[in-house]
Amino acid sequence: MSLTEQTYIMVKPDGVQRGLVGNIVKRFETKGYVCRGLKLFSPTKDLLEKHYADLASKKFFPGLIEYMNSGPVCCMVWEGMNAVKEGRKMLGATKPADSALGTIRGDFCIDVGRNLCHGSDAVESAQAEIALWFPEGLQKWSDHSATWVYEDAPAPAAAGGGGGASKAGPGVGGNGKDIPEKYITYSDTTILGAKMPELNTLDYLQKGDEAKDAVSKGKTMVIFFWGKYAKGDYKLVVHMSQLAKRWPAVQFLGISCDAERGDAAKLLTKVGSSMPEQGIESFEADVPMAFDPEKKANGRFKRLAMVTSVGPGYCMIIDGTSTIKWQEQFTSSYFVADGQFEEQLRRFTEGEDLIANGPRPEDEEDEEIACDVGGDEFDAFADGDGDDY
Ligand code: IDP
Ligand code: MG
Repeated sequence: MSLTEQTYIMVKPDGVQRGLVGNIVKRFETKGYVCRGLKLFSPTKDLLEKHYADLASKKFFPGLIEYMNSGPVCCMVWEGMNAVKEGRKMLGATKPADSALGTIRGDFCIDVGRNLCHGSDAVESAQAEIALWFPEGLQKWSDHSATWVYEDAPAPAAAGGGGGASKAGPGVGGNGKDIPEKYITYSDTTILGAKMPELNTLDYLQKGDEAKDAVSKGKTMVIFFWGKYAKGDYKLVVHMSQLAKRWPAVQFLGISCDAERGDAAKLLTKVGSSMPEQGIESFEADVPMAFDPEKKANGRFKRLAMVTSVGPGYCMIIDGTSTIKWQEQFTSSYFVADGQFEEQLRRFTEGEDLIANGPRPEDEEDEEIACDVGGDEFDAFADGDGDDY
């Protein structure tokens, strides 16, 4: 059960005109959901048609678009346990006559074509709608009431899931602590500025269309490596999945370092289960995930980076022109929240200069290998074919 599930709620023009914005905000807030986005907005017809694309063949479609275009809407993203389903419950059924009293539609409207509000109907459609309506990204902040809302509230900075203002700066990670030198990404790291290699050999285990679409459209991407064998890095997969929710305009992609497709696929069957030994309450992997046959894609990254191995925990930010803008290595004890990755992602998507850690100090050549080599000690034994040496 994810505490970071998000839903897209929209107060339609009639709802805005009739003063329902505050009412709806108050319901979500007092129930305990966290607001990740809120804006009054006048959408184009094109955007509305995209939003309602699945209804394009309906007779009422032109009327629906016209009504939606008759004034500003209020766009919201609410986050929390079961946000999608609970959000729908709070709004009521599509037809006001079927909506229970106490719901927005049940209380405040009569006609289906004037039903005041919109709420995502599934986690997947919520993510697509959030990307559509909030291309600028969402607000991240720690909810100080979390422990009053959930029995098992996450500690805000623990394990990269909580968000909050980043303290990251040169040599300093998102948790405000100095980054151990071996994990600092220096500006002269070889892979920075290189062009991302072809990903056409990947064999997608899930959400392949999403990833291929992003590549063909030149979306900003985050690519991270993982492995079924690298248990200590399962947390990274969870953290990347949570980051993906916080940065819906960015396309995430996880590439497996496993030698066997079956192993890689097996990890994905663990979604939703708890992994107490890894300190994971509920395993998440809600992004495109691919097996890498013969580690071909891995080999291309390895050659670009000029390192002996690219292993689980190796993460990159890649811009719309396929240029690798940022790279960081996380491990079973050095987490996303300890590093600069999310702050770099924020700066990148908001058009700010990235944090620069300067060139690698000259007297540290021994450390170079420790930094660039895949962070997982298991990696050398990954496929046993000696390819990694
Ligand atoms: P939802 O808003 O409850 O998810 P959908 O089936 O996705 O319902 O339909 C989207 C919107 O289209 C509805 O909120 C409503 O405004 C409009 N709509 C749906 N069915 C009808 C209809 O039969 N006549 C007029 N408008 C409709
Ligand atoms: Mg709908």
